[in-house]
Amino acid sequence: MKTANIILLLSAILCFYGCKEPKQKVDKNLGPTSNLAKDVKKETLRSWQAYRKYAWGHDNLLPLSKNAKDWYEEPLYISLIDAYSTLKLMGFTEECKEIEEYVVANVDFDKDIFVKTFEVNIRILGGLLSMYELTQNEAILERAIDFGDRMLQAFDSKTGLPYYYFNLKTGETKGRVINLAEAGSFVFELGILSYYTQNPEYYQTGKNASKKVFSLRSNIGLLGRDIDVETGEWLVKNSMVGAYADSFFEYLYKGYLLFGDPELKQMWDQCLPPIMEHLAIEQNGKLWFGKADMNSGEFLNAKVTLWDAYFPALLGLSDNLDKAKSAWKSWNYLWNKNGLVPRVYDFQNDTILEANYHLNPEVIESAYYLSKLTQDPDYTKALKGYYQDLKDNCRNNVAYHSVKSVISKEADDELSTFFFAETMKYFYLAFTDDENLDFSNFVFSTEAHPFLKRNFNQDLMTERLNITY
Ligand code: DMJ
Repeated sequence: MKTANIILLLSAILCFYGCKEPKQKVDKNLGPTSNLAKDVKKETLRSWQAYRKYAWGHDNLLPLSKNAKDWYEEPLYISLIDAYSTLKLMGFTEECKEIEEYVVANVDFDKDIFVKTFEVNIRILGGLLSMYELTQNEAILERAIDFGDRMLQAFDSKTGLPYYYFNLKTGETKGRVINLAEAGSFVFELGILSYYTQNPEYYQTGKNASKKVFSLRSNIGLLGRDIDVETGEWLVKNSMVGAYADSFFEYLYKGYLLFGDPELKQMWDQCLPPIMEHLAIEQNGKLWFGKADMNSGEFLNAKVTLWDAYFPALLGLSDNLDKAKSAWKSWNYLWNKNGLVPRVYDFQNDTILEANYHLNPEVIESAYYLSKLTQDPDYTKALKGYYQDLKDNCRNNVAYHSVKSVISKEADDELSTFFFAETMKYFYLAFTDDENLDFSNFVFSTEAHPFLKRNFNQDLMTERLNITY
């Protein structure tokens, strides 16, 4: 073997065993962001047309088998409702008109099915509310009110916390164990519903649930994971900021931003210091948030999930920019290791524990927030890379698909509704130069439904939401 070959072979072996950091990403020279915005639009439309062709009226498109899937025994039109605000921001007028007409003519929630309270709130109620804001069509608001009234029955528990399921037709409830996110992520959608209807009951119901769960934090200020809605007892006492907990924290701050409710801000202000003290771990210049026992603060494990990647966005939004930047570095590292982000990862052992990826938006979302908050072009550069990775690994001739493993990139026949609602929206918003879509104008729901700050008059909050100052 020639010396040069031996050196090459040796360095390959050394790199295989010794390289901790992934190789520096090659700048794929994707061109100016305005071209990328056009490309995101084109790809979104292509995927939407596939949904129309193979899954119209159903909850999900199956992008490999060219089929449709519903969450329950009957369709709830979830992709249609969830996708609307993205298609509208991208300027797809005809497609939006078609959805609006379909919702008015066909959507009927009087169905004898048990639905997941948390999921239908963020996707259906949130989607309908943003559709109303973008159309001012009163028939859409009627649908949202009808849905909100049905959903309120889920909160009919001894603690005021919502049951996991409620029946859309009968109002029956079931599932007394819920997690922190499922307990306290309602102030945003229910607050908007109160604002539009001038009926504070919706907001107060959601806020009571958030306050209730907040009141159950431990002596060191941490919250647990799973709770019994009938007794208010914590059943799983692991504390975390990501999956199982995420939008509880997110909505304390975003609810405050949209409605100016000082109580929400006070709760957020009290939640953050114990999180920083007990869950935050700095490692090789990267900030991670692990899991700790809510009572002792004892560190439990370093497992994080791809949902946790929303946290840099929330830290940035809430004026904790330095922490946000360090936390984002962790997720950027993890994405670039394989060119997509795995579902579960152990940051202490640098090991992937569950490798699947379902087109989730959180890493993209945080890069988008930080690019807007800092104006630092490195975030846009990272977003260009993520977009190219998504196209390289998840695109097929129908639309986009999940992968069973970020390592093997084996395709999975699934396209979640948040691909339309969030993933493509954040890419578009990151790349477009449309001034109407300026980041500072909006507060986004946890499902990325956009609400214009100027549409919510702070002087009306006391009357409409019963907020006291
Ligand atoms: C979305 O449905 C919402 O952002 C939710 O709060 C948690 N994450 C999923 C997408 O990953």
